[in-house]
Amino acid sequence: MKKRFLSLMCASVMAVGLLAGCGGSSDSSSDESAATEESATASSEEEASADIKADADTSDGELITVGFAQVGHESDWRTASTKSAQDVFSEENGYELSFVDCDNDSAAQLEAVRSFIEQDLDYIIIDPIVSTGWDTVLTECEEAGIPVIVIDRTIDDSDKYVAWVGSNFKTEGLAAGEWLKAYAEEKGISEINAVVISGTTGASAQIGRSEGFQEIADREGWNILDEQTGDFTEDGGQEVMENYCKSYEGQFNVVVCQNDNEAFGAMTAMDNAGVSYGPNGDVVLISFDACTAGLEDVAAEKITADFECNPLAGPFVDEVIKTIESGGTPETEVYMVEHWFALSDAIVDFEIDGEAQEMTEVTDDVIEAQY
Ligand code: GZL
Repeated sequence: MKKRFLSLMCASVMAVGLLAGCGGSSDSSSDESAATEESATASSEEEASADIKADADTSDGELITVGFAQVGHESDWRTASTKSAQDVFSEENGYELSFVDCDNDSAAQLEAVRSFIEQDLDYIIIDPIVSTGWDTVLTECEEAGIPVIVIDRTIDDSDKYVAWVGSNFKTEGLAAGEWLKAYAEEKGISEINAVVISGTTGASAQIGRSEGFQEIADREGWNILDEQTGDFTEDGGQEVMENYCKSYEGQFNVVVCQNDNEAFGAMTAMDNAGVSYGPNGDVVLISFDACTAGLEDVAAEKITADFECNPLAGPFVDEVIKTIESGGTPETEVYMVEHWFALSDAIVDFEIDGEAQEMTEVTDDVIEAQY
């Protein structure tokens, strides 16, 4: 397997960021706001895909071999993330993809990365199940001369990767908290008693969303009755919500689910317990991801607000690889475009760190265009 020549920059990630933002998204890191903005929408995925076809022939005609160690298959979001990568890293586009579904098992994920090293692949893509425990295997990748690209979740105990493409999870948590404050004021909800169903413990998505929402809760003096992990799954969301309906019967008026699949399970549990939720119910239901089915539940007046996390990283990872292949230095941080969704009655004005946020009304067209 031909080893691709790699520029010196492969050793570590620099602090240059490319803010791929528009609409409701805003990344709170000020240095990124100075970076060139690039809209990263579904339409530019098509454009990027078209570009990929135009450049399908690599310099020597060989396929670029890519290993992808994916978190698992736990959610609608994950399905879309996997599809985005498989659509881009196809033979037609000049790639040979080795894909491993690590089934939410960190040991299996490390094993998958080591198998990619043994296969002497050209590039390794990782969506890290949890944010720690990575430096040893990333050192092995570096010693093997194989550049690593991290997508979606972050790695917090090593910088031995060439780029990261993903979301600012704390911003998503802050958006949910600031929206709830503005919505509660508009609707005359004087007291917030919330229960939280968090994502996979130790995943940067869970850490960031919890941190952001808790920061607003602390500032506003809200009562967070409990936070337990639903592991980003529908079964997990249902099980935790069943416990909450028993332990906190009649005490909570807000449920925060850290992804749509947990919200689907929580709704089943609340239905079974006779708890009403949604814009016309007793409980405000907040969710994250904004997958198609999640937006359908917003339209059905079940989820009151849904905070998007964009899974379509494939074309942006391809840009990183094509830049390296052509001897260039890729952007080392790419933030995805994200929007905050609700029905018109729940669209309120709010800011994150003084920056006004735009909300997107859920319509049939918006649902049709979602991932
Ligand atoms: C977030 C991603 C999370 C989604 C969940 O970037 O890692 O994992 O929010 C998924 O749906 O399971």
